[in-house]
Amino acid sequence: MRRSQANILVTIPISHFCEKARWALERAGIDHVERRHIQIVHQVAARLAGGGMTAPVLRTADGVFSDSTDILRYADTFLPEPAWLYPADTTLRADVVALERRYDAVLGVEGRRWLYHEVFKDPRPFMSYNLTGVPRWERMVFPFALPAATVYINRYLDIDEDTVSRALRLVDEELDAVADRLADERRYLTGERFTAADLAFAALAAPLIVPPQYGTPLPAPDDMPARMADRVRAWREHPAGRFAMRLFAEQRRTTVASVDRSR
Ligand SMILES: N[C@@H](CCC(=O)N[C@@H](CS)C(=O)NCC(=O)O)C(=O)O
Repeated sequence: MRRSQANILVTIPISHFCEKARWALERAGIDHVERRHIQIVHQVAARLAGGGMTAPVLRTADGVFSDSTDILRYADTFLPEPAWLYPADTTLRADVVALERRYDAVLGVEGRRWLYHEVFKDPRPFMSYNLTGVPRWERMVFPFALPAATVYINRYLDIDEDTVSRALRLVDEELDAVADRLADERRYLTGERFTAADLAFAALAAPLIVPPQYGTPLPAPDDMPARMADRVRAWREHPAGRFAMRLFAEQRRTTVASVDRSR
């Protein structure tokens, strides 16, 4: 990996949008320091890094990238075309861009709604996972701040029984649509090549399938309350869930040979 202390990635460690960025940076061999924060504190950290209110934010010598998609595009500039997440072919690229946008807007948002709703019922089994790698003062403050943070996050992300049952329906529709796409036995969502669509789909499906290769430890289904574990096991068995698990197993730790950008 290239050594460059200039690259700072601000994250909420368990966030799937942050996982999406982390995966792309690691795949492209872009060395970076990850600055992990708990929810709400991340808004301050993101602003201080030059971004907006959301994580991830990547600060580099080339500029600040405050959206996961922009981080994937930046990662591509370090790679030769055959490995680009956004292929040069314009038709293929348009398909990839549309799919990624859809997973960001639907799967990423709705899966997170379900996850927070479940976790807030009893946060204790999840607390340590949320705190991996965050500063010590944030770990100490978190248990006391959690009740107020729960109210804030429920409002901010519009989480209640109605929005969550709708979220579950939308998530299942997305998974079925992916299964339909894969029905012709193609290896990846747009054909025979791994792209941003695959990376985004797998990363944003992570709250549903909790893959062991995720960039920060997550609980195994056996360590979750039964109601959550049952859903996770069912999603893992869905053809789209199996596909996301396969992408994590095959692609998550792969670093692609990069180009020399100094020339
Ligand atoms: N479009 C953004 C979405 C990022 C996003 O929603 N990040 C979440 C973490 S999963 C976040 O920061 N949520 C808290 C907030 O919006 O304050 C991206 O792709 O980077």
